[in-house]
Parts: sequence; structure tokens; C-alpha cells
Amino acid sequence: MTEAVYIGLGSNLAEPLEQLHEALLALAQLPHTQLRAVSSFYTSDPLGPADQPRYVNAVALLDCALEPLTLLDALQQIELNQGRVRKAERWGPRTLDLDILLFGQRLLDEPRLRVPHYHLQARAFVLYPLAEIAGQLRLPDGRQLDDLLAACPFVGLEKLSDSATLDLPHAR
Ligand code: ROI
Repeated sequence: MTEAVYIGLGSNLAEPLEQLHEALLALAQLPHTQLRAVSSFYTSDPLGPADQPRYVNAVALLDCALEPLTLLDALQQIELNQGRVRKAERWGPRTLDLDILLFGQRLLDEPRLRVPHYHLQARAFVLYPLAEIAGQLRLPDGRQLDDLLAACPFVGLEKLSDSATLDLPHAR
């Protein structure tokens, strides 16, 4: 069985656009997984300390047969492969962040993984790209994506490109 898994991508170091392109290629090559859709790319004001570069953000949709923690391991490996170094500073800059936003209709509350993503509803840089590829989505806890969007203004975001312009040779 495969489930629809939405991944949030973010980067604000070391050529963020290239980081996201490379991460999408890696997502497309995950085992037991297909990359189904990618949102536009957006630049966004940093959430957290203001003395860091703007971020590039996007959301991808996977059809995934992996278990959530197996997928999490794989995503963290991709982050490491792309030079992610975990620093002590909370909400500091990063080369690549891959967050599991939604995993089918699952509600998970484990030490390593909380799904739906804890900060989903508060982050325009997650909600707007998510809405582009998810449409009328109902979250497993009953919330409607439309309602979350209505409560989250499109502020500090700038749309960069449409996903259709991306070159995703490994996407099927
Ligand atoms: N801010 C923005 N704009 N985009 C992100 O992806 C992002 N990721 C983070 C923190 C540091 C919270 N701020 C962010 O992890």
C-alpha cells in the first residue's frame, strides 16, 4: 500500500535553489517511493533569528510505501548528504530541511516524528505551496487546509517559479 506523503523543503545556505533541486532528485530516487508533484518555489522571510538569509521553500508529494520512520531516516540521510550540520542555535540557517508534513491520514506523536507537522498551520511558506499541489485537503485531525490558509496571510513570501518549469528527469 502506498500513502500520499507531503514533504516540506527549505534551504537558506549554499545556493538554496540548487539544494532544493538536488533534494528533489534524491526524493525521486527513494526506494518504494514515487515523486508525484512539486509546488512552485518560493522565497520567504526567515522565521526565527532575522540575521540569516531568506529561505527558498517548496512542497513535494510522494506516493510512499515506506514506514514513516524509515522515510524519516532516508530524509535525514539526504540532509546529511547535502552538508547539513546541526547547530546548537535554535531556528538558525540551514543548507537543507526536509520535513514530513503529512503522511496519508496518519496521526503520529512519537519522539522523533509528529505528523501532521507541528507548525504546519502557522507557516505561510508551508501552507501556500502545499495548497498548490494538495487542493482541497482535509487533515487527519479534521482541519481543512482551506481554513488554515484563510487564517494565514500570504506575507513575507514571493513565488519564484512554477513547478512545471523544473527539470525532474527521475519523476515518473
Ligand atoms: N523560515 C523560513 N522562511 N523557511 C524555512 O524553511 C524555515 N525553516 C526553519 C526555521 C529556522 C524555523 N525558519 C524557516 O527550520
